[in-house]
Amino acid sequence: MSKTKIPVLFERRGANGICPSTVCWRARIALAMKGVEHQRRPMRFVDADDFAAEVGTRQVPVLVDGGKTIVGSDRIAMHLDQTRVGPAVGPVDDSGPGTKVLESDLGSRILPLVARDMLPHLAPEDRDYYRASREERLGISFEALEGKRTAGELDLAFAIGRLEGSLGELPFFAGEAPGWSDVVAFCFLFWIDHVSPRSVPELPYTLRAWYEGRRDAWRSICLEPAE
Ligand SMILES: N[C@@H](CCC(=O)N[C@@H](CS)C(=O)NCC(=O)O)C(=O)O
Repeated sequence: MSKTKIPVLFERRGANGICPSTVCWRARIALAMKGVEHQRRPMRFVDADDFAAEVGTRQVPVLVDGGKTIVGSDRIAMHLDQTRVGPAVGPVDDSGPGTKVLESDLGSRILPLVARDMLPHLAPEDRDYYRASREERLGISFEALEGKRTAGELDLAFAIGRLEGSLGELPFFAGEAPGWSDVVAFCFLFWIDHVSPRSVPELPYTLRAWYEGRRDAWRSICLEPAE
């Protein structure tokens, strides 16, 4: 009898076995929403060459499922909608702001605030690579970023204020039930909450209620040790 292989999620390995990656958390939550049993393979940045040889990409998250290799959190969520029953988790039927808007409104503001504080959350061997690659991406040293923290926090607070408008009358960004926009927005806010709590702006009332509800539901999924 052939034995069905359980899906494997390749994700970022962090310090003490705790995944510190906002995009990998998205994949974990999508798998949990669908109730998909899976194995986790945590990878360090320094494992990228071996990982690329095995899987064909240097980025996580990647899901290997039923002979298919799915790269990227959005694609993983769409794949789960196509292959599994249960609540919709992917971007297709989601009426919320969506990944691109959330990445530019939240992600681009949160990365400069968390970048330096990420170092202790990473495997020690990854810290030099992370610093060099993120300083290059942001075009500024981590030390110089500190001087911009207060302005960055204020800018994020305004972006969060605008985001609250997208919740409208509905309980979730995706509508009556949590969906992909909720997953992406939550994972960004939880990233700064977990890594740089001093820089989390005061959340407006409706958004705070949404965030606390999602955190109760999803925090332990994000922080569960990989092995
Ligand atoms: N759009 C992709 C982004 C994936 C991504 O940025 N992955 C990071 C997670 S730490 C990564 O592996 N980066 C590799 C690198 O910086 O070398 C997704 O949503 O999955």
